[in-house]
Amino acid sequence: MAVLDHISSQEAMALENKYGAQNYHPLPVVLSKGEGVYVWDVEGKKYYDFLSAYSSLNQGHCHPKIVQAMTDQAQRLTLTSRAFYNDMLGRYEKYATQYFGFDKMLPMNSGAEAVETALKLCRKWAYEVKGIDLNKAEIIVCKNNFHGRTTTIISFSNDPVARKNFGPYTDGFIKIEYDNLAELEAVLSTNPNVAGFMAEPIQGEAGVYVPSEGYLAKAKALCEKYNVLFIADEVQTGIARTGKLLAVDHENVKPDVLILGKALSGGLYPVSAVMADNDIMNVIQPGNHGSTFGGNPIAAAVAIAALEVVKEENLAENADYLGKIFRAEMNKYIETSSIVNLVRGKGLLNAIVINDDEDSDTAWNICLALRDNGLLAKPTHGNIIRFAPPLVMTEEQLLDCVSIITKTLKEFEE
Ligand code: IF1
Repeated sequence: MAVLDHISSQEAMALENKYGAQNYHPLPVVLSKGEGVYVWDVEGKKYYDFLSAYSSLNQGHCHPKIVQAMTDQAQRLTLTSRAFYNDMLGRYEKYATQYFGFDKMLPMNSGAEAVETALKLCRKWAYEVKGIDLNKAEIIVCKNNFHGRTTTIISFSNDPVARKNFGPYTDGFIKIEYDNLAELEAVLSTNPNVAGFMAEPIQGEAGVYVPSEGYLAKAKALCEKYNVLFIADEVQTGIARTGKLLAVDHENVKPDVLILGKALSGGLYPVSAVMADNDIMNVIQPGNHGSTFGGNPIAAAVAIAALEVVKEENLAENADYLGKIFRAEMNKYIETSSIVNLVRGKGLLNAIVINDDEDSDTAWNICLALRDNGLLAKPTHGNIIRFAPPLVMTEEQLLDCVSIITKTLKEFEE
Protein backbone atom coordinates (compact mmCIF):
# COMPACT_ATOMS: atom_id res chain seq x y z
CA MET A 1 0.00 0.00 0.00
CA ALA A 2 1.53 3.31 -1.05
CA VAL A 3 1.69 5.70 1.89
CA LEU A 4 -0.99 8.03 0.54
CA ASP A 5 -3.41 5.46 -0.93
CA HIS A 6 -7.00 6.02 0.27
CA ILE A 7 -7.66 4.38 3.66
CA SER A 8 -10.79 3.74 5.68
CA SER A 9 -11.46 5.24 9.10
CA GLN A 10 -10.74 1.89 10.72
CA GLU A 11 -7.40 1.57 8.90
CA ALA A 12 -6.41 5.14 9.83
CA MET A 13 -7.20 4.60 13.50
CA ALA A 14 -5.38 1.25 13.50
CA LEU A 15 -2.26 2.91 12.07
CA GLU A 16 -2.28 5.57 14.79
CA ASN A 17 -2.82 2.96 17.48
CA LYS A 18 0.05 0.82 16.19
CA TYR A 19 2.63 3.42 15.25
CA GLY A 20 1.72 6.51 17.32
CA ALA A 21 2.39 7.33 20.96
CA GLN A 22 -0.90 7.01 22.78
CA ASN A 23 -0.87 10.55 24.23
CA TYR A 24 -4.46 11.27 23.21
CA HIS A 25 -7.87 9.62 23.32
CA PRO A 26 -9.53 11.11 20.22
CA LEU A 27 -13.22 10.84 19.43
CA PRO A 28 -13.43 7.96 16.89
CA VAL A 29 -13.84 9.99 13.68
CA VAL A 30 -11.21 10.32 10.94
CA LEU A 31 -11.22 13.66 9.16
CA SER A 32 -9.83 14.21 5.69
CA LYS A 33 -11.22 17.58 4.54
CA GLY A 34 -12.13 20.92 6.07
CA GLU A 35 -13.84 23.98 4.64
CA GLY A 36 -15.23 26.87 6.68
CA VAL A 37 -17.40 25.47 9.48
CA TYR A 38 -17.47 21.98 7.97
CA VAL A 39 -15.24 18.91 8.05
CA TRP A 40 -15.63 15.60 6.23
CA ASP A 41 -14.49 12.14 7.34
CA VAL A 42 -12.70 9.69 5.06
CA GLU A 43 -16.00 8.05 4.15
CA GLY A 44 -17.31 11.44 2.98
CA LYS A 45 -19.68 12.17 5.90
CA LYS A 46 -20.02 15.91 6.62
CA TYR A 47 -19.93 17.45 10.11
CA TYR A 48 -20.11 20.83 11.74
CA ASP A 49 -16.80 21.42 13.54
CA PHE A 50 -17.83 22.66 17.01
CA LEU A 51 -14.35 22.52 18.49
CA SER A 52 -12.22 24.45 15.95
CA ALA A 53 -9.09 22.62 17.14
CA TYR A 54 -9.61 24.29 20.55
CA SER A 55 -10.12 27.79 19.09
CA SER A 56 -7.38 27.57 16.47
CA LEU A 57 -9.74 27.68 13.49
CA ASN A 58 -11.60 30.90 14.33
CA GLN A 59 -11.36 31.93 10.65
CA GLY A 60 -12.78 28.55 9.55
CA HIS A 61 -11.03 25.60 7.91
CA CYS A 62 -8.74 26.38 4.96
CA HIS A 63 -9.72 30.04 4.69
CA PRO A 64 -8.91 30.89 1.03
CA LYS A 65 -7.15 34.16 1.82
CA ILE A 66 -4.87 32.53 4.39
CA VAL A 67 -4.24 29.49 2.19
CA GLN A 68 -3.27 31.82 -0.66
CA ALA A 69 -0.88 33.75 1.58
CA MET A 70 0.69 30.48 2.72
CA THR A 71 1.11 28.97 -0.74
CA ASP A 72 2.46 32.21 -2.23
CA GLN A 73 5.08 32.51 0.52
CA ALA A 74 5.90 28.80 0.39
CA GLN A 75 7.00 29.27 -3.24
CA ARG A 76 9.18 32.24 -2.37
CA LEU A 77 10.97 31.72 0.97
CA THR A 78 9.94 29.41 3.82
CA LEU A 79 12.66 29.68 6.47
CA THR A 80 15.86 31.64 7.08
CA SER A 81 16.29 31.03 10.82
CA ARG A 82 17.11 34.23 12.76
CA ALA A 83 20.77 33.98 11.73
CA PHE A 84 19.77 36.36 8.92
CA TYR A 85 17.08 38.95 8.35
CA ASN A 86 14.24 38.32 5.89
CA ASP A 87 11.73 40.62 4.20
CA MET A 88 8.65 39.29 6.07
CA LEU A 89 9.41 39.30 9.80
CA GLY A 90 9.77 43.04 10.36
CA ARG A 91 6.61 43.81 8.42
CA TYR A 92 4.72 41.17 10.42
CA GLU A 93 6.07 42.51 13.71
CA LYS A 94 5.04 46.06 12.80
CA TYR A 95 1.57 44.97 11.71
CA ALA A 96 0.93 42.71 14.69
CA THR A 97 2.30 45.03 17.40
CA GLN A 98 0.18 47.92 16.07
CA TYR A 99 -2.80 45.55 15.71
CA PHE A 100 -2.69 44.69 19.44
CA GLY A 101 -1.18 47.94 20.76
CA PHE A 102 2.28 46.96 22.01
CA ASP A 103 5.81 48.22 21.27
CA LYS A 104 7.39 44.85 20.53
CA MET A 105 6.71 41.12 20.00
CA LEU A 106 8.77 37.96 20.32
CA PRO A 107 7.59 35.40 17.73
CA MET A 108 7.42 31.71 18.63
CA ASN A 109 5.57 28.63 17.32
CA SER A 110 3.40 26.81 19.85
CA GLY A 111 1.31 28.27 22.64
CA ALA A 112 3.38 26.52 25.27
CA GLU A 113 6.55 28.01 23.80
CA ALA A 114 4.98 31.46 24.04
CA VAL A 115 3.98 30.81 27.66
CA GLU A 116 7.54 29.71 28.46
CA THR A 117 8.80 32.86 26.72
CA ALA A 118 6.51 35.04 28.84
CA LEU A 119 7.70 33.34 32.04
CA LYS A 120 11.38 33.87 31.12
CA LEU A 121 10.66 37.50 30.17
CA CYS A 122 8.88 38.08 33.49
CA ARG A 123 11.72 36.60 35.52
CA LYS A 124 14.42 38.59 33.66
CA TRP A 125 12.38 41.79 34.11
CA ALA A 126 12.07 40.96 37.85
CA TYR A 127 15.86 40.75 38.32
CA GLU A 128 16.95 43.54 35.98
CA VAL A 129 14.13 46.10 36.38
CA LYS A 130 12.15 45.41 39.58
CA GLY A 131 15.29 44.35 41.46
CA ILE A 132 14.14 41.08 42.99
CA ASP A 133 17.02 38.99 44.44
CA LEU A 134 18.49 36.62 41.87
CA ASN A 135 16.66 33.28 41.54
CA LYS A 136 14.00 34.38 44.07
CA ALA A 137 11.31 35.49 41.60
CA GLU A 138 7.84 34.00 42.11
CA ILE A 139 5.02 34.00 39.54
CA ILE A 140 1.42 33.65 40.70
CA VAL A 141 -0.79 31.28 38.66
CA CYS A 142 -4.35 30.05 39.12
CA LYS A 143 -5.48 26.62 40.19
CA ASN A 144 -7.08 24.56 37.39
CA ASN A 145 -4.99 26.45 34.87
CA PHE A 146 -4.04 25.16 31.46
CA HIS A 147 -1.03 26.82 29.85
CA GLY A 148 0.55 23.93 27.92
CA ARG A 149 2.51 20.79 28.56
CA THR A 150 6.20 21.59 29.04
CA THR A 151 7.95 20.45 32.22
CA THR A 152 7.89 23.95 33.72
CA ILE A 153 4.24 24.55 32.81
CA ILE A 154 3.01 21.25 34.26
CA SER A 155 5.08 22.06 37.37
CA PHE A 156 2.35 24.59 38.27
CA SER A 157 -0.57 22.49 37.05
CA ASN A 158 -2.81 20.74 39.58
CA ASP A 159 -4.03 18.19 37.02
CA PRO A 160 -2.57 14.88 38.23
CA VAL A 161 -2.70 13.36 34.73
CA ALA A 162 -0.60 16.23 33.39
CA ARG A 163 1.90 16.11 36.30
CA LYS A 164 2.33 12.53 37.49
CA ASN A 165 5.79 11.06 37.02
CA PHE A 166 7.20 14.13 35.27
CA GLY A 167 9.18 15.45 38.27
CA PRO A 168 11.34 17.02 39.52
CA TYR A 169 9.24 20.14 39.07
CA THR A 170 10.24 23.75 38.41
CA ASP A 171 10.13 26.04 41.45
CA GLY A 172 9.01 29.65 41.63
CA PHE A 173 5.24 29.46 41.24
CA ILE A 174 2.43 30.24 43.69
CA LYS A 175 -1.04 28.80 43.00
CA ILE A 176 -4.15 30.72 44.05
CA GLU A 177 -7.87 30.30 43.43
CA TYR A 178 -9.08 31.66 40.09
CA ASP A 179 -11.40 34.68 40.31
CA ASN A 180 -10.30 35.33 43.92
CA LEU A 181 -9.01 38.90 44.30
CA ALA A 182 -8.65 38.66 48.08
CA GLU A 183 -6.23 35.77 47.75
CA LEU A 184 -4.33 37.55 44.98
CA GLU A 185 -3.94 40.68 47.16
CA ALA A 186 -2.99 38.58 50.20
CA VAL A 187 -0.06 37.09 48.29
CA LEU A 188 0.95 40.36 46.62
CA SER A 189 0.91 42.32 49.88
CA THR A 190 3.03 39.83 51.80
CA ASN A 191 5.52 38.57 49.20
CA PRO A 192 8.05 41.08 47.79
CA ASN A 193 9.46 38.46 45.41
CA VAL A 194 6.39 38.25 43.20
CA ALA A 195 7.36 39.10 39.61
CA GLY A 196 4.15 38.34 37.77
CA PHE A 197 0.57 37.08 37.79
CA MET A 198 -0.38 34.88 34.84
CA ALA A 199 -4.00 33.95 34.12
CA GLU A 200 -6.35 32.87 31.36
CA PRO A 201 -9.04 35.60 30.99
CA ILE A 202 -11.48 32.66 30.80
CA GLN A 203 -10.29 29.25 32.03
CA GLY A 204 -10.84 27.11 28.96
CA GLU A 205 -9.75 23.59 29.76
CA ALA A 206 -11.04 23.88 33.33
CA GLY A 207 -14.48 24.04 31.79
CA VAL A 208 -14.96 27.55 30.33
CA TYR A 209 -14.99 29.36 33.65
CA VAL A 210 -15.86 33.04 33.08
CA PRO A 211 -14.59 35.10 36.03
CA SER A 212 -16.70 37.69 37.86
CA GLU A 213 -17.27 41.00 36.10
CA GLY A 214 -14.35 43.28 36.94
CA TYR A 215 -11.96 40.49 37.99
CA LEU A 216 -9.45 41.18 35.24
CA ALA A 217 -9.48 44.95 35.75
CA LYS A 218 -9.07 44.65 39.52
CA ALA A 219 -6.34 42.02 39.13
CA LYS A 220 -4.46 44.35 36.78
CA ALA A 221 -4.86 47.23 39.25
CA LEU A 222 -3.46 45.06 42.06
CA CYS A 223 -0.50 44.12 39.85
CA GLU A 224 0.16 47.81 39.18
CA LYS A 225 -0.08 48.59 42.92
CA TYR A 226 2.57 45.97 43.76
CA ASN A 227 4.74 46.45 40.65
CA VAL A 228 4.01 42.95 39.31
CA LEU A 229 3.50 42.06 35.63
CA PHE A 230 -0.01 41.01 34.60
CA ILE A 231 0.43 38.25 32.01
CA ALA A 232 -2.68 37.36 29.99
CA ASP A 233 -2.65 33.96 28.33
CA GLU A 234 -5.01 34.55 25.38
CA VAL A 235 -3.88 31.52 23.42
CA GLN A 236 -7.41 30.12 23.54
CA THR A 237 -9.54 33.20 24.35
CA GLY A 238 -7.83 35.60 21.93
CA ILE A 239 -8.33 36.43 18.25
CA ALA A 240 -12.04 37.34 18.54
CA ARG A 241 -13.14 34.06 20.16
CA THR A 242 -15.03 35.64 23.09
CA GLY A 243 -16.69 38.46 21.12
CA LYS A 244 -13.85 40.99 21.41
CA LEU A 245 -10.43 40.91 19.77
CA LEU A 246 -9.05 39.85 23.13
CA ALA A 247 -10.98 38.60 26.16
CA VAL A 248 -9.29 41.29 28.28
CA ASP A 249 -10.94 43.89 26.01
CA HIS A 250 -14.28 43.14 27.70
CA GLU A 251 -12.82 45.00 30.70
CA ASN A 252 -10.56 47.39 28.78
CA VAL A 253 -7.51 45.84 30.39
CA LYS A 254 -4.10 46.08 28.73
CA PRO A 255 -1.90 43.27 30.09
CA ASP A 256 1.80 43.94 30.65
CA VAL A 257 2.53 40.78 28.70
CA LEU A 258 0.16 39.24 26.13
CA ILE A 259 0.44 35.63 24.99
CA LEU A 260 -1.13 34.61 21.65
CA GLY A 261 -1.27 31.40 19.64
CA LYS A 262 -3.73 29.05 17.90
CA ALA A 263 -5.95 31.29 15.72
CA LEU A 264 -3.09 33.76 15.27
CA SER A 265 -2.48 31.59 12.19
CA GLY A 266 -6.10 30.63 11.52
CA GLY A 267 -5.11 27.04 12.20
CA LEU A 268 -2.90 26.71 9.14
CA TYR A 269 0.52 26.77 10.83
CA PRO A 270 2.01 26.85 14.35
CA VAL A 271 2.31 30.55 15.14
CA SER A 272 2.50 32.10 18.59
CA ALA A 273 3.77 35.36 20.00
CA VAL A 274 4.49 37.30 23.16
CA MET A 275 3.78 41.06 23.13
CA ALA A 276 5.02 43.70 25.57
CA ASP A 277 6.15 47.33 25.66
CA ASN A 278 9.81 48.36 25.50
CA ASP A 279 10.35 48.77 29.26
CA ILE A 280 9.68 45.03 29.59
CA MET A 281 10.67 43.50 26.24
CA ASN A 282 14.01 45.32 26.12
CA VAL A 283 15.42 43.10 28.88
CA ILE A 284 15.72 40.44 26.15
CA GLN A 285 19.09 40.70 24.45
CA PRO A 286 20.72 38.63 21.64
CA GLY A 287 21.18 35.02 22.67
CA ASN A 288 18.68 35.10 25.55
CA HIS A 289 15.85 33.27 23.78
CA GLY A 290 14.52 32.13 20.40
CA SER A 291 13.63 29.20 18.17
CA THR A 292 14.61 28.00 14.70
CA PHE A 293 11.13 28.51 13.24
CA GLY A 294 10.13 31.47 15.42
CA GLY A 295 8.87 34.26 13.15
CA ASN A 296 9.65 32.43 9.92
CA PRO A 297 8.44 33.92 6.59
CA ILE A 298 5.52 31.50 6.24
CA ALA A 299 4.39 32.17 9.82
CA ALA A 300 4.61 35.89 9.10
CA ALA A 301 2.60 35.69 5.87
CA VAL A 302 -0.03 33.39 7.40
CA ALA A 303 -0.45 35.46 10.57
CA ILE A 304 -0.85 38.73 8.66
CA ALA A 305 -3.57 37.17 6.50
CA ALA A 306 -5.25 35.52 9.51
CA LEU A 307 -5.38 38.83 11.40
CA GLU A 308 -6.69 40.68 8.32
CA VAL A 309 -9.52 38.15 8.04
CA VAL A 310 -10.55 38.79 11.66
CA LYS A 311 -11.15 42.47 10.86
CA GLU A 312 -12.41 42.14 7.27
CA GLU A 313 -15.05 39.60 8.31
CA ASN A 314 -15.97 41.23 11.65
CA LEU A 315 -15.35 37.96 13.47
CA ALA A 316 -15.44 39.45 16.97
CA GLU A 317 -18.83 41.06 16.36
CA ASN A 318 -20.12 37.84 14.83
CA ALA A 319 -18.87 35.78 17.78
CA ASP A 320 -20.56 38.15 20.21
CA TYR A 321 -23.86 38.11 18.29
CA LEU A 322 -23.98 34.35 17.70
CA GLY A 323 -22.76 33.57 21.22
CA LYS A 324 -25.73 35.40 22.71
CA ILE A 325 -28.11 33.46 20.45
CA PHE A 326 -26.41 30.17 21.34
CA ARG A 327 -26.67 30.69 25.10
CA ALA A 328 -30.26 31.95 24.83
CA GLU A 329 -31.30 28.90 22.79
CA MET A 330 -29.48 26.51 25.10
CA ASN A 331 -31.03 28.15 28.18
CA LYS A 332 -34.49 27.65 26.63
CA TYR A 333 -33.70 23.95 26.29
CA ILE A 334 -32.18 23.73 29.79
CA GLU A 335 -35.44 24.96 31.34
CA THR A 336 -36.97 21.55 30.62
CA SER A 337 -33.83 19.41 30.49
CA SER A 338 -32.95 16.69 32.96
CA ILE A 339 -29.50 16.12 31.43
CA VAL A 340 -27.99 19.62 31.22
CA ASN A 341 -27.54 21.82 34.29
CA LEU A 342 -26.21 25.00 32.72
CA VAL A 343 -24.54 26.70 29.79
CA ARG A 344 -21.78 29.26 30.27
CA GLY A 345 -19.32 31.21 28.17
CA LYS A 346 -18.60 34.39 26.29
CA GLY A 347 -18.81 34.93 22.54
CA LEU A 348 -18.40 31.58 20.83
CA LEU A 349 -16.43 29.97 23.67
CA ASN A 350 -19.12 28.08 25.58
CA ALA A 351 -19.66 24.88 27.52
CA ILE A 352 -22.57 22.89 28.94
CA VAL A 353 -22.41 21.03 32.23
CA ILE A 354 -23.96 17.57 32.05
CA ASN A 355 -26.09 16.41 34.96
CA ASP A 356 -23.89 13.43 35.84
CA ASP A 357 -20.71 12.66 37.81
CA GLU A 358 -17.35 13.99 36.62
CA ASP A 359 -16.12 10.45 36.07
CA SER A 360 -19.22 9.28 34.21
CA ASP A 361 -18.98 8.64 30.48
CA THR A 362 -22.26 10.44 29.72
CA ALA A 363 -20.56 13.50 28.21
CA TRP A 364 -18.39 11.22 26.05
CA ASN A 365 -21.44 9.24 24.90
CA ILE A 366 -23.26 12.49 24.11
CA CYS A 367 -20.28 13.53 21.95
CA LEU A 368 -20.44 10.16 20.15
CA ALA A 369 -24.13 10.75 19.49
CA LEU A 370 -23.43 14.32 18.33
CA ARG A 371 -20.90 12.85 15.91
CA ASP A 372 -23.53 10.45 14.56
CA ASN A 373 -25.86 13.46 14.15
CA GLY A 374 -23.26 15.45 12.22
CA LEU A 375 -21.61 17.69 14.79
CA LEU A 376 -18.15 17.29 16.37
CA ALA A 377 -17.39 18.35 19.93
CA LYS A 378 -15.45 16.82 22.83
CA PRO A 379 -15.76 16.86 26.63
CA THR A 380 -13.18 18.89 28.57
CA HIS A 381 -13.39 17.45 32.09
CA GLY A 382 -15.71 14.53 32.67
CA ASN A 383 -19.13 16.09 32.55
CA ILE A 384 -18.44 19.34 30.66
CA ILE A 385 -18.73 19.66 26.88
CA ARG A 386 -17.03 22.63 25.24
CA PHE A 387 -18.67 24.23 22.18
CA ALA A 388 -16.38 26.43 20.08
CA PRO A 389 -17.31 26.62 16.38
CA PRO A 390 -15.40 28.70 13.83
CA LEU A 391 -16.34 32.40 14.12
CA VAL A 392 -17.28 32.56 10.42
CA MET A 393 -20.49 30.63 11.18
CA THR A 394 -23.78 32.13 9.97
CA GLU A 395 -26.88 32.50 12.17
CA GLU A 396 -28.65 29.87 10.08
CA GLN A 397 -25.81 27.39 10.57
CA LEU A 398 -25.70 28.13 14.30
CA LEU A 399 -29.42 27.49 14.70
CA ASP A 400 -28.98 24.27 12.72
CA CYS A 401 -26.28 23.25 15.22
CA VAL A 402 -28.49 24.18 18.18
CA SER A 403 -31.19 21.87 16.84
CA ILE A 404 -28.66 19.04 16.37
CA ILE A 405 -27.36 19.57 19.93
CA THR A 406 -30.78 19.74 21.58
CA LYS A 407 -32.12 16.82 19.53
CA THR A 408 -29.10 14.76 20.61
CA LEU A 409 -29.35 15.76 24.26
CA LYS A 410 -33.02 14.73 24.28
CA GLU A 411 -31.89 11.21 23.39
CA PHE A 412 -30.23 11.16 26.83
CA GLU A 413 -33.18 12.61 28.78
CA GLU A 414 -34.60 10.39 31.53
C1 IF1 B 1 -3.77 19.68 23.52
C2 IF1 B 1 -7.58 23.43 25.72
C3 IF1 B 1 -6.01 21.75 26.41
C4 IF1 B 1 -4.18 26.86 25.99
C5 IF1 B 1 -3.81 28.01 26.72
C6 IF1 B 1 -1.52 27.66 26.23
C7 IF1 B 1 -1.83 26.52 25.50
C8 IF1 B 1 -3.17 26.10 25.36
C9 IF1 B 1 -4.87 28.86 27.40
C10 IF1 B 1 -0.70 25.75 24.85
C11 IF1 B 1 -3.48 24.90 24.57
C12 IF1 B 1 -4.81 23.18 23.77
C13 IF1 B 1 -3.75 22.13 23.85
C14 IF1 B 1 -4.39 20.99 23.16
C15 IF1 B 1 -5.84 21.02 23.58
C16 IF1 B 1 -6.08 22.42 24.05
C17 IF1 B 1 -6.49 22.50 25.45
F1 IF1 B 1 -7.35 24.07 26.84
F2 IF1 B 1 -7.64 24.32 24.73
F3 IF1 B 1 -8.66 22.69 25.77
F4 IF1 B 1 -5.19 20.84 26.20
F5 IF1 B 1 -6.36 21.95 27.62
N1 IF1 B 1 -2.50 28.39 26.82
N2 IF1 B 1 -4.60 24.34 24.62
O1 IF1 B 1 -5.48 26.49 25.89
O2 IF1 B 1 -0.75 25.89 23.46
O3 IF1 B 1 1.26 24.48 23.04
O4 IF1 B 1 -1.01 23.56 22.58
O5 IF1 B 1 -0.10 25.39 21.14
O6 IF1 B 1 -2.72 19.65 24.17
O7 IF1 B 1 -4.37 18.69 23.12
P1 IF1 B 1 -0.11 24.75 22.51
